[in-house]
Amino acid sequence: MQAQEDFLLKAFELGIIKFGSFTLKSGIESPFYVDLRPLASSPHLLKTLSHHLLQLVDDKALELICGVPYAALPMATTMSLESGIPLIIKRKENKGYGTKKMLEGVYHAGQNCLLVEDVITSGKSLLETIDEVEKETLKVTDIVVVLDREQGGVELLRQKGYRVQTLFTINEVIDILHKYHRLNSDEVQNIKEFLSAAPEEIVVSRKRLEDKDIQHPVGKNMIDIALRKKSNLIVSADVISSIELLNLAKSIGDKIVALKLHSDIITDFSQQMVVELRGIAREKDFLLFEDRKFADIGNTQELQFRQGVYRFADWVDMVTAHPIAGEKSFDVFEPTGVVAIVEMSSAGTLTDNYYVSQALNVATRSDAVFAVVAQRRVPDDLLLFTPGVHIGKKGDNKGQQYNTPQKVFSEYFTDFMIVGRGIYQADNLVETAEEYRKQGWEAYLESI
Ligand code: S5P
Repeated sequence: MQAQEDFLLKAFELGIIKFGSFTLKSGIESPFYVDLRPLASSPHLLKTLSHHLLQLVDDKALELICGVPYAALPMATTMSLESGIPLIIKRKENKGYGTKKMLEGVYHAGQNCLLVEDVITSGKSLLETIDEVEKETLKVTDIVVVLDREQGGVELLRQKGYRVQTLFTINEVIDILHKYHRLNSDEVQNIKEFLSAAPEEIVVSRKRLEDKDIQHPVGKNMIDIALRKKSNLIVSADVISSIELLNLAKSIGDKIVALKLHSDIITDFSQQMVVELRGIAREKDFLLFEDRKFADIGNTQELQFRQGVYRFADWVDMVTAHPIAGEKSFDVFEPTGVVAIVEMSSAGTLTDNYYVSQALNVATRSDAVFAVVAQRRVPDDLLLFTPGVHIGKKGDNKGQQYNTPQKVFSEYFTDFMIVGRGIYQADNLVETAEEYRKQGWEAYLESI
């Protein structure tokens, strides 16, 4: 046990576990965040870890080793070098050309493959991996895992007949860090309370729009409009002339909660157009939403927001801004509502889990922010807007990725969906906007 404790303390120094407030992929707020990838930066620790993992299994029966990408890849490689058991590599995604194989390396049907995983939570992603490996006609009987987050994953896999060995449970990790004064008693209590909550308590159900704790007047207004119109549709009016914009606003205005604009793409933008647009917005009961995606220091953003050609401060209800410059940078927009971009919809975006957590922390701390743009569940005290929604398409050829209204409302618990080309490029604007409104509202009602 001493050897395991020594290993853990050294790994902790590398930063494999962080304490604070983190939003997991599932939308759950967690008081800690585990990332074992930095272990690969210490050859010595990686060797020690691999040695401990090999001791957990009877390696005589095993013919292959496979690490689940990415954190477990270097671990599996090191275990292969130490034990002499050949390594195979599992792809994260099918490369889409060539052999279309999910596994790389030399193997034969029926061989027994040991799976190596860094962290197990619910066990769902490991089951998917097992499925993929078994589809390639290999046999999986044993799995070794570095850390068990104790959310039912180990039990699930054991029920299905797999032998699962774990090096640490999260409670053991917390106890060891406490014993060596890396965590104080309050922190330990907080984390243990989180861990002991039954999974059903952690899986918060979606709140109705009217039950959400939104303080910002613009957010409250949006919710009122949504309930009046039975709509959670924001249309993205990415058209390039004022005539197209005004026509779009007139024809679909009564189906939407807000019209999202990119003012800088309108060739003949003018304050006269703004006056007309505001008239339509008032008559048709929707808000004006400028998607400027500010991303600068507060002073520059203030100038961009209040001065120049657009003078957004005079006429928009809300704007998008990146949290990249920190929470103070949002203050300059008040009383206009701020929608923080914490995650993007496009392929290859830099907004990974760590970025999203940090961005959500910045957004939550600012009184100006009442909503965020993301592709996942977020804490209840923010409204969630999700773009990248299309009924008929999976994406464009410029990186955009689409989901259906059903998916964003049932899986992400989105409050408002943003639809651009799906609507403004349709032959029949009014019918199509009505179809999106209806599908969106029904998907929302079904999700509560
Ligand atoms: O991550 C994002 C954030 C935004 S605001 N992905 C997005 O697509 N958007 C915006 O939503 C984008 O700038 C565009 O105006 C709209 C999506 O348009 P569509 O035509 O792809 O539906």
